[in-house]
Formats: sequence, structure tokens, C-alpha cells
Amino acid sequence: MTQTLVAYNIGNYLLDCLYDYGVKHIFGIPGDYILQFDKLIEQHKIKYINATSENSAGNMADAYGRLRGLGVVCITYGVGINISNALAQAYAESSPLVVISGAPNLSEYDKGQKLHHLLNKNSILHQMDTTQLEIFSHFTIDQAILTSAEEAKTQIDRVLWSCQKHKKPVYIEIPRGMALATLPQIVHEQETSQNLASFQSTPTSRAIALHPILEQIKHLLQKSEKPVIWAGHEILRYHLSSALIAFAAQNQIPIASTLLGKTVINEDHPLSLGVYQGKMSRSEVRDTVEKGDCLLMLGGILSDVDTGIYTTELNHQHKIFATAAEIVIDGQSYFGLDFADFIQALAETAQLAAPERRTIGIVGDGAFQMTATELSTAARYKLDPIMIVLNNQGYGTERPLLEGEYNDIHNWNYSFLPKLLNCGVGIKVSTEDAFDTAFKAALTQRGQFHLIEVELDKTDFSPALNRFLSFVNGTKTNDRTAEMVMPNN
Ligand SMILES: Cc1ncc(C[n+]2csc(CCOP(=O)(O)OP(=O)(O)O)c2C)c(N)n1
Ligand SMILES: [Mg+2]
Repeated sequence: MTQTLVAYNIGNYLLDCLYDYGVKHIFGIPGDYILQFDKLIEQHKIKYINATSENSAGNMADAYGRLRGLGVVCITYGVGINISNALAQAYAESSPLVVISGAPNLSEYDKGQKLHHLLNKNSILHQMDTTQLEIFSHFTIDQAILTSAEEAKTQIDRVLWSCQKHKKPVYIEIPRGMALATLPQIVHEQETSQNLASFQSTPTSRAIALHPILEQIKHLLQKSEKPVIWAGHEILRYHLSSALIAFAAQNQIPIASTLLGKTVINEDHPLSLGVYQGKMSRSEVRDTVEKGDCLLMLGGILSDVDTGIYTTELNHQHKIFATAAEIVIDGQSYFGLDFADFIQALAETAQLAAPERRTIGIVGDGAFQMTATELSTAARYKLDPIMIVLNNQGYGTERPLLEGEYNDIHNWNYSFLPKLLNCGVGIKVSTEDAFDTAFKAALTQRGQFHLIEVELDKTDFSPALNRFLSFVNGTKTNDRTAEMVMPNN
């Protein structure tokens, strides 16, 4: 253990903890309540990335967290509530996102003055405004307002651990001035990561708890002739894909995924079946999943979308159902077991590090218009994603559900955007050959973003949407139900 002793302020302690968790970038938009902390980021080895809106910053941090283990977004008070959509999405899809917000200084409340960006429900009563905490508590698994230097270290340790453990967003509010408040104890440089480790259970206790369950699964697999895995998004969040694939390869078990878990296995892998969504799946996927005799449903939530509006047929003789919340084997439930330990133990293999990848985004014209300004962020930080904009002149997915003028949007000249942004390459294509040429060119040209606008017909629906429509029409589901069960794009 190093002998170097470091006096910490709250802001730097938080940043060092985040760095220990693998955070190298923080996304956000500055504002006066958070500027002091933003300055600390600027002086830290973590890099600050400006977005064009809090909600986009939240989406970026969400994606970062899914790939790196923890994503962080930094906002100012009140107007920062703009992040709510990204935060709710991260909560629903179990993404480890840390939201750090500035807030008024505690002494500012004492004066009882009206403060900007606040609802001022309580400030005129000399009480702290807790509106943002109350709103965000619906979208976060743990929260802390760092009002005391004595408590701050324990609060930060606990909240970050909750985020990493549960793969759900958390909220940390730093009242103005507190980022620079000195922690009472002198903290050892190595202590942050040691503290994190102290929250974990020991490897021996984990192995003992899992042993009977693993034995039971081994026994079921020995008896089964056609086992099949249906893997969900929690496998991705806990970075367990390689462990799962190793387990599947050892036992030659094919893997289907849920829609949210789509990238759990490379679809070119010999064991990959594709997405299983009940009657909305391709028939060969349905056959293999539904005709298996032992189903391992790992890390998925059986929502309307994932089950193809409850059309799955899972009459397998044996069923193993494991999520972060519980493990159920043939109807018998086990609680309090660690999901990641369970999958790792199944595989008895080490996890591979994620390789560096170039981002390829496929986006509808409607969704693109909601987020297009972030191409400016890509330009500023010299990123070179390839964005494929599917231009079908509006909200195509919604047209067959209930058509109306509200599904039309103003048509942009998308491929001209690079000109406006002073960066990037834009091209419009209307044939498959032209798309191939443009896409191949984009793949070979690095250094700036590429935008390929693909001209489509208004009613050019994907096979998956067509399967969905024939199911909806076939079962006389009314429009409103259909709208409620549509996948989010
Ligand atoms: C933030 C948000 N608002 C509204 C919706 C509802 N919605 C679902 S599909 C859709 C249409 C999206 O249009 P586009 O991106 O052009 O894709 P297309 O359906 O045309 O392929 C909308 C608006 C949503 N999913 N998210
Ligand atoms: Mg569209």
C-alpha cells in the first residue's frame, strides 16, 4: 500500500471514485449551479464532453455506461430536468448512469430569496428545494444530496456502488460550494477502490451459495436433448456475453435473444438463432425455441415487446429463469444471489475486454430530427460515426397503426447537414447499389462523420413490422392496443 496521503475535497473524491470505476469521460451542459464542479472536471484526468441538450448528454452517458460499466452526466439545477426522458429510459433498460447535478448553496435558502430555475416552493420558507430529487427518485435506484462534508464520502461510496451493482441510474446532488468542501478525514490514495471492494461478498461465500443450483442445472442439462437459451439485455449490462457464449459452446446450446438483448451474440455465430419474440419471430427461430425441452431464459424481462405481445409458447419440460432479481428453476425461486456470479459460474470462464469499435447508427428521419444537433458534438470531438438516416418522410412505424397528419414531418435535405456543421461527408442514395458504394466508401474513410440519407417509400415497411401487422390484423387487436405494444425505436 502506498504511503502517499491526499487531502480531498468532495468534488475530487467523487471524480477519483468515478475514474476508479473506469469513467474517462463525463457528458453534460454547464450551468451556474454546477460550474464549480465542472471546473474540477476540467482539471482532472477525466474529460468533459459538451452535448447540445441534457437529454442527449443523458443518452450519450447511457450508451457509454452500457459499454464501459458506468456512464456519467452532469447537469445544472432545474433546467437540467430536461434529462428526464434519457433517465427514464436508462432506468427501464437497466443502464448504469450517474446523474450529478448542481443545486443552490445551503446558505442561499437561509435568505429566503427566490432563486432562478427553482420552483421556489420551499426556498421562500427557508427550506431546501427537493423538487429535482423527488422527480428523479422515480427514475433512480439510489440518491444523495451532499449537504455535509462528514457524510459525503459514505454517501458517494454507497450511491456509486448501488449504480454499478444494480445497473440502474443514481442521482447525486452537489449544493453550490460543497464540491470544494474538504472531507474531514485524510483519505488514502488507494482507499477509493478498496472501499468499493468492501461492499462485495467474498468469492467463497458466493461459490457456496451457488453450488446446489449449479448442480441442479447440470443435472437438468444432462437429461435434456434439446436445450435452448433465450438471452436478454441484462447479459449485456453485466458484460456477460462472452461468459454466456462460452457456456453455450461447451454445451452446444443455441442462443436466441430478446429484442432488447439483440447484440448478446454476433448473429453470424453458429450458435446464434436470432431474435425470438413469440409469433413475431421468423419461423425457424420459433421452431427451435418452442420445440426445445429445456429453456434457459437468462437476463430478460418478459414484457409485451419481448414476448411478441404474449404470443410465446414456452411449454418446455424444464425451465431455468435467471435475472438480476431472482433465479427460478422449475418453479423454485432463489433470491439474493448475484446474477453476474451465476452466469460466470455457469461458464467458468473469463470475460473478454470490449474491442474499440466505430459507431454505425441506423436511425429513422423522425428520430434523427429529435437528436440531429448531436452531430455537432461528433464534429467538435473529431468523432467519425457513420449515420444512416432512413428517410421515409415521417413516423412510418405509426402510419399503419393509425394514420394521420401527425405522422408527417417536414422533409430536410439531410445530406446537406455536413455543410451547415462545417464538417463531415453527406450523401443521398436511392438504390441498393448506391447505398453499397456509399457505405463501403464511408467504412474506408476515417476522421470525420459520414451521413448517408436513404430515400425510402412512405410505406416501405420492414419484414418485422409486416409480421407484427399481420399478427395485429389477424387477431383483431384494436389500434390502441397495437400502439401500446409497438417497439420503441
Ligand atoms: C421520444 C419519443 N417520442 C415518441 C415516440 C413514439 N414513436 C414510436 S415510433 C415513432 C416514429 C419514429 O419515426 P422515425 O424515426 O422516422 O422511424 P420510422 O418509424 O419512420 O421508421 C414515434 C414518434 C418515441 N418512441 N420516442
Ligand atoms: Mg421515418
